[in-house]
Amino acid sequence: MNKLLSCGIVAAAGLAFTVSSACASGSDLQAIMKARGLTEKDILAAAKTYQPSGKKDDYIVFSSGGQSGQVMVYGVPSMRIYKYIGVFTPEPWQGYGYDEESKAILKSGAIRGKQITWGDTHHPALTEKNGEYVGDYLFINDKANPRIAVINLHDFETTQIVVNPIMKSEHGGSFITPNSEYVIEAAQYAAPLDNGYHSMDEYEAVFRGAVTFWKFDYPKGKIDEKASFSLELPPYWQDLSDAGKGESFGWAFTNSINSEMYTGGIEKGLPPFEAGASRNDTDYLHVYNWQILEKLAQDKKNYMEINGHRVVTIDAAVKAGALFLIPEPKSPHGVDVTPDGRYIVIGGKLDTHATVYDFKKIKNLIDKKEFAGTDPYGIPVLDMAKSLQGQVELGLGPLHNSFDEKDGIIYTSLYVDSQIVKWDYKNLKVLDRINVHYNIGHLDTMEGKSSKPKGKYAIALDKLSIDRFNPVGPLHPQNHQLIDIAGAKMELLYDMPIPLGEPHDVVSIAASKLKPATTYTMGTNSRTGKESPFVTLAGQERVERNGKNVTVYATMIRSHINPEHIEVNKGDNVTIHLTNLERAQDETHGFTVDLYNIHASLEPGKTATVNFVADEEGVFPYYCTEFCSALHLEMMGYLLVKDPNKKYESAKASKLKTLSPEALKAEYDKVIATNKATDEVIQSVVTYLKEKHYEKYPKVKELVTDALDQYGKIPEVKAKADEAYKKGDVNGAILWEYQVWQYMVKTADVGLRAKNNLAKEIATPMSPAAAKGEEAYLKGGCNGCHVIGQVSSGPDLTGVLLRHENGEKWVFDFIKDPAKFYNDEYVKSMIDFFNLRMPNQHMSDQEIKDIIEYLKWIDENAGM
Ligand code: CUK
Ligand code: CUA
Repeated sequence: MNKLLSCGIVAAAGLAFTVSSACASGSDLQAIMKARGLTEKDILAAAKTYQPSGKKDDYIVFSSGGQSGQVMVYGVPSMRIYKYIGVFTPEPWQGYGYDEESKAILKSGAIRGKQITWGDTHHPALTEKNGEYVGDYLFINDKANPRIAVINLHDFETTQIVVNPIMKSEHGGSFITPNSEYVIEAAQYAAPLDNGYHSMDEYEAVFRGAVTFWKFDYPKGKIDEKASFSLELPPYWQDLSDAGKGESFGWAFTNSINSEMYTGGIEKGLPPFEAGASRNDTDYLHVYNWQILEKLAQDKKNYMEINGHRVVTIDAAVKAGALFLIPEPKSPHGVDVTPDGRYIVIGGKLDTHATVYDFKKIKNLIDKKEFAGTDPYGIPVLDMAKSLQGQVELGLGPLHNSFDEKDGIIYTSLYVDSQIVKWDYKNLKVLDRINVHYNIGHLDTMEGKSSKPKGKYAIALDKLSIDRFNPVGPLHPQNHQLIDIAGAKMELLYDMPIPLGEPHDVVSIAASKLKPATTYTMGTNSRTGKESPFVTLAGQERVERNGKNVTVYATMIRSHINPEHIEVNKGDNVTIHLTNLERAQDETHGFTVDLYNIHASLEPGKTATVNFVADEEGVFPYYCTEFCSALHLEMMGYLLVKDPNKKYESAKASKLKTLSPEALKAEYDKVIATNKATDEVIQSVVTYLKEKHYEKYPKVKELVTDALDQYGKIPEVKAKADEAYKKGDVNGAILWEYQVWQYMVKTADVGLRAKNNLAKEIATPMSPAAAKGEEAYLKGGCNGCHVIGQVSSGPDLTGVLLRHENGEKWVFDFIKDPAKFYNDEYVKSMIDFFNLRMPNQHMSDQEIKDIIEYLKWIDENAGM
């Protein structure tokens, strides 16, 4: 790559290098590329994915965590992982499964009384409006133990788990109807819908498939189990599903993979499932109408009640014209409805084709009651050929689909060929293909399964990584590959090892559609979203005893837990309600007690509860588990568990020498002086804040309230110090004065943050010219050498216009042609000092004028 090109690429990509530095040291980039064996293409890929510090991602991806039972959150294009959300599996960092509020959620996922602490998550889905994604709630299914979880994207916490009352395994969940009316969950392996024993001989008579419609109560953010119902289906193994939209609104589609109803028996010498279940050339695509079914579910004569749940019968559905079958190439995999709802695309898996059904044709056949026959359960079967738009040969193992922003463009994963194929489902033409590494399952384009796909990037969810990463033992990470799909040819950008389960599927959403909270309203139970009845404010800390039940109401704020001693008897049932009193974002405290297997994460404003039976005698430190301040290690206390049946010797007196009265007095004077000096800093900040009317800026006001809150605690503590001193208890006075200092430090900490924010808020608004100037300044890469307000690899530009006589003209001429000034005394001294020359950035006259306006603005606001 030549030098000019490298400068151009680097500048366009906004890498940390600037044009000036890259050009001045272009050989460095060349050298790095050479040393690391990087091609020009690699550098381009890096430029498309690299996020400089502080820069945020355009898309947020929610990935199933597979067997980890969690959900993973990462960003595109950076592929940086942001969070693992505990869903079906305990997640210690978030206290999920270790505090009482979250244990209640996990407990609601118990099946037939059995607590299940893992899950096999497959398909995440977002709430939708008109088929477009809305960043309010996320749903995910558990294939192993048929369950659906709701995650509130207000705080990215799991708030509900519902257990499927009739299925014994599932796969086709979660799929959302276009206005989030229902969360659809389709079964996988057919089984009796009741919980009893049935022999395999009863397969056709008693084993059943099903699809469940979970009613989503949007205002409550909860699945309404009572309002939910299911549809009985034949014991064909139902599989992936998708809800219709647009033209096909009201309908939904589910694949199947064992319409042979083969029952296996390899151990008896029978052919295995894999042979018997793929015997026929075709399986069935289930086509059903949830709008008709929800009406049927209102009338007792249409449904059976199983485990307290309404199951609309096959017969009732058939009679009402709500259920049909269409043959599909055998053992298919994904089924995806196109953004406009017109077509349904099915990945062949064992067939090299993708099959495109035309809903218009399907609807036409249904309306005319033109059926090719019925299946053994009496369900009308439509003619496959008459339902088709067509088929396209894609390659080996087509699985899943995702759509492009451009009409008619679809991307399909090929598992066996390890490829993504880009093709046109309207004109049935293959357009491009790209190799992935290796054995791709799902793929996702940005918002790719919504009614308004954004395209731009595709993510390949590769099952095998084989040789792509440094080996970490026989269990390999999976590989999520980011692919640029904006151009005619797909281009591979990035490989991300996935260290968490087998993430079958992801769903992506524009980051701007997510509006998560940064703190909680004081006293929130995050799992209910409501105020906790156990919220404890400052001054309300207490320990209540009721027989063997000890209830502690505790608070946490930098940097103490109140109370600091909890004394109980062996065998007591101890409940500790904790409230984090912080209001500043990212000031999380954690809580644990040695030995008792509990942990809570208390984000600002949260109230959470831990509970344990103190069945071991002893002394157990408890502490804050988040490094929350310089005095985080001091944020602790002791749980003292006494055996009520034992007699303890009286306390042993300390034999350590104490300080002399003179030394004590000296220490006292020192702490008084420190406090006075600290208070002066606080007063100067407070004066600044008041002068500048901080109360007009909500964000700043929040911080000031927080700071004054801390400051307000000082008089009480100071009074204690003075009283101790008066009584001659100098040691006590010193300790209280230290506490005064603690409050001052916290006040100063938050106060200074408020001051910085305020300074930013009240900076005079930039004129359009100055704003353009800033843009030119940044585009030109001037910030590579000049940092405003600071000497960096070039001089600070604050006041530059005042440094020279006729400053504006001087700066203009200098930017225009720096070389002319290289022998100027002042410039020469600068060149010597920084060991760098100001390069000619070839700015236009207008750009230079704008930059001068920008520099003026900098000077006006220099005092901030
Ligand atoms: S399934 Cu795993 S690759 Cu569960 Cu969506 Cu296709
Ligand atoms: Cu609070 Cu560490």
